[in-house]
Amino acid sequence: MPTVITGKASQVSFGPGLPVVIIGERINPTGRKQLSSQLQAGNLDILEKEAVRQKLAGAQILDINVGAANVDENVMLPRAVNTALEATGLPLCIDSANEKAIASALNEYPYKALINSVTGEEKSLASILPLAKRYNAAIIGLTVDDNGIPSEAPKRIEIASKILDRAEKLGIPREDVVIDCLAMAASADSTSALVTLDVIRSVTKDLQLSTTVGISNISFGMPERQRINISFLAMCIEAGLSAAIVDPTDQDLIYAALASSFLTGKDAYAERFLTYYREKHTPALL
Ligand code: THG
Repeated sequence: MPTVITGKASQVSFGPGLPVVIIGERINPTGRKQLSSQLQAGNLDILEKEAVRQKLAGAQILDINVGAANVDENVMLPRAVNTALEATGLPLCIDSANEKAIASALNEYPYKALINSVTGEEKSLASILPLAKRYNAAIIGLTVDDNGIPSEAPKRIEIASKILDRAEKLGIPREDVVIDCLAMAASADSTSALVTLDVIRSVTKDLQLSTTVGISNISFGMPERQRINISFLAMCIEAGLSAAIVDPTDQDLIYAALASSFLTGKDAYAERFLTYYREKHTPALL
């Protein structure tokens, strides 16, 4: 069964065997001064513009993160969710380290959300999984536990199984569990990308779960980051990645996602690829 999440106007399905879906990452104040200062002032103008811009660029899901100094996430996360939902109708991925803020946002979201995220740590499992159950949300499970991020694949896969097991014990169906296989800076560890690819393959094939990766983490500390991100995205898609967290405003990256889904036999008759191509090459009617 695929993972299905829903917004005000659209629904998205993803999982093993389906084409990769794009989760837009730009609603996140990390490294973005203007967005941070607007959020501190309670202003959602840039956020709304970024939501629309990412949708037009090809994002199918929007990640919503308003975590910054002097921002009350309990107030701003639900407001941001409402704004993005009204502006785009897209399904949302609610991204916060603050469980109360996640609950407040879910309370304002009358569709099926994706929670970002739970970890394999006991405290996280105990607080976040019940929220997913209560609000009938899907959940991203990070392959991290009390000992940090394992540098080897088998340990990450073990954490993925543990998160699945705990979710199922609460009555959360397996298709609502999306495993973040985690990308770490390749500049710091030359095995980093290969480990992520191993985890994607195993979680997809052996556990039959949906997967996600924050692609841009791979290129920290390097020049030409977007070019590295595109290469890594193509590899992740070959390994079976279900959902990519990326900056969708890079058209080359969207084309890489479409081309890789097509080349791996997940886009029959190149329908998606050609639909995107035609949209880009059709002059606006007005
Ligand atoms: N897994 C999951 N969730 C995640 C991540 C992940 N959420 C956050 C992050 N990783 C993915 N989102 C971002 C958001 C912004 C940036 C990178 C990843 C980023 N920002 C630029 C900077 O910091 O310099 C600024 C961008 C701009 O101004 O255009 O790079 O791995 N589950």
